[in-house]
Amino acid sequence: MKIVTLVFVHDDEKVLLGYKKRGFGSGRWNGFGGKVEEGETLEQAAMRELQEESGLVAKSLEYKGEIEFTFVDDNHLMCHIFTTNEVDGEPVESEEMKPQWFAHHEIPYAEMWSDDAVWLPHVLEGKKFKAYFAFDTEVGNTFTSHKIEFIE
Ligand code: 6OG
Repeated sequence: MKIVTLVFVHDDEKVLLGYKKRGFGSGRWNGFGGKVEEGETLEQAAMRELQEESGLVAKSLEYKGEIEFTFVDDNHLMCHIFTTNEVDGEPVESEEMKPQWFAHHEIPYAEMWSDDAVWLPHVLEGKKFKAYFAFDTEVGNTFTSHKIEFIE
């Protein structure tokens, strides 16, 4: 199982998303993140990926929850979600991601992984959660089953 991170920089009005230009999930908007390397904590990996993909340095991170993704080819991802509203720098485009701010009511869910619409609105309101989503990407872009539990 691959361990990955996903970071959303946001305040009460807007959220920073990145358009993924290459690799897994390309052609979609998402938070910033990627694989946790050996010897890194989840927070270190989340900060490194945020900086590599958006140019921003997080001064703090809040843990929001975890999602287990399964795919029909037996691929497994454990994804740890963080948010922050304290960053240094300005977003810059990288080889992998094109960053853009969106108002909360203009988040392009139709151009994101379909699970995001289920949990991201709650995370932006401060909730913590645990979830499971199964994808059959051969069949389409929509998850085939899921479970979600909000904490607190
Ligand atoms: P790299 O392979 O580029 O990391 N990711 C997903 N994010 C959402 N919202 N939904 C999914 O549904 C996802 N599958 C993967 C985790 C991949 C990045 O993409 C995220 C990582 O941040 C299936 O290193």
